[in-house]
Amino acid sequence: MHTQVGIVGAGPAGLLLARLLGLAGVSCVVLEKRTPDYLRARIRAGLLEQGTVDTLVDAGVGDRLMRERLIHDGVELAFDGRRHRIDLKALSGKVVTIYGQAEVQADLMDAHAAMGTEIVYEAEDVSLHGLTGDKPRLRYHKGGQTHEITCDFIAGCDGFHGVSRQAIPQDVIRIYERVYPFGWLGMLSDTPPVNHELIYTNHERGFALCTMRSLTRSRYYLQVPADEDVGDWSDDRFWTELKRRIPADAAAVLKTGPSLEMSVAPLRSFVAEPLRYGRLFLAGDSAHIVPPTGAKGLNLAVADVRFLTEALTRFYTSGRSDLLDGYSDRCLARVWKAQRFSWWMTNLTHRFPEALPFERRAQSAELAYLVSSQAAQTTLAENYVGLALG
Ligand code: RFL
Ligand code: PHB
Repeated sequence: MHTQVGIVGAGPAGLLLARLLGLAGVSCVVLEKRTPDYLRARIRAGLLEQGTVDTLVDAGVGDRLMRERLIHDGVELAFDGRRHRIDLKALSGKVVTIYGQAEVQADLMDAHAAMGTEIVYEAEDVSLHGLTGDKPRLRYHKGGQTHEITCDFIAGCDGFHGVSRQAIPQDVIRIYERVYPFGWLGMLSDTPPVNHELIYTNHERGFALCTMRSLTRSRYYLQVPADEDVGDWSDDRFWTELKRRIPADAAAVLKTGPSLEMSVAPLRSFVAEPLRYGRLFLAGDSAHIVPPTGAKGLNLAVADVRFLTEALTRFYTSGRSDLLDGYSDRCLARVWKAQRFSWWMTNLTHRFPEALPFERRAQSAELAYLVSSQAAQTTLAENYVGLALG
């Protein structure tokens, strides 16, 4: 079997790439190791930059998004029991969108079902071969049989734990990594959000984030030790801890209810360079991970896919490979700015167990500076709403 672009992974990166390529008349096959139900049930991200919204609209999967999304003009930062609003719209001229990754995933899956894209779910033992030749191959097992697909190109969209990045020899890939000594315990509940905008709280007991999926569904996160066992957290314990961390006026109006989901996610900054090896191109979490504090992960994945689509369609329409050759550098320029911002936001808002008293005082001073300086808030706003695509 032959296809033009073989895509590994049917998360947001893989499915968006397949959608954009499909619309451009480029054939592709997507290999995914999980089931459709598993993919639809994954919660994860919630905040989309305008560039991400525009790309989803361009991909023809924006109808429900435009109907159901919430638009936020600002975001709050809380510390020492006080709340400070950062007016994103006034400072940057842009707004952010609340719309769950699970919904993006569902919209993409529905669009593919309608256009008949070949997506192989429960593809086992996917492996990549011949990457430096001109006919790379994907091999996998399904139903007790081995299958092989010959491709012009392979897109590695299989996330941080995927096989694509591993297929690149260690001596040609450079890894930059920082692992944080904590994780986020997330909980989803059908309760109205505590505030109409997000609240990022720096508290002595640890960071807390109040976010949402809709006007009736809240999402809350607590900083916990990286090895925290979610089994130790009852709903009661979660709500009690959240109330202790967020400012008293927010805690006083917090609506509690049963959790729909609770899970712990580790925090990590990670970049693998370059994003290309022969005819393999990495996109999204397979190449880079950010801590969720800046809400950049999904947005970066979408930007990679946009660049890769442009590069591949240019190749197929005019035979030119200049954009393919520039793909990695173009992505990395954006990725590193988002890395810097996510790392900075994490340092600003979390309590680091090993922090020196000096570092804690410097963090307090940075928070105080931020809420007193329009220049500093403009810097935050410009990055938070998303930098220009470049
Ligand atoms: P994904 O979503 O991990 O999808 C990869 C897909 O590849 C499949 N796969 C394989 N398939 C075949 N063979 C193999 N060997 C395979 N190995 C893996 C997987 O099953 C999966 O379906 O990567 P992708 O597409 O690059 O998308 C990245 C985003 O999912 C991720 O960056 C975001 O969720 C990060 N993130 C956030 N990003 C934002 O932009 N805004 C946010 O508000 C935001 N909040 C978050 C987040 C991530 C979080 N967690 C759980 C880490 C909040 C949290 C708590
Ligand atoms: C979310 O809504 O899940 C979310 C929002 C902002 C973040 C991280 C996660 O920084």
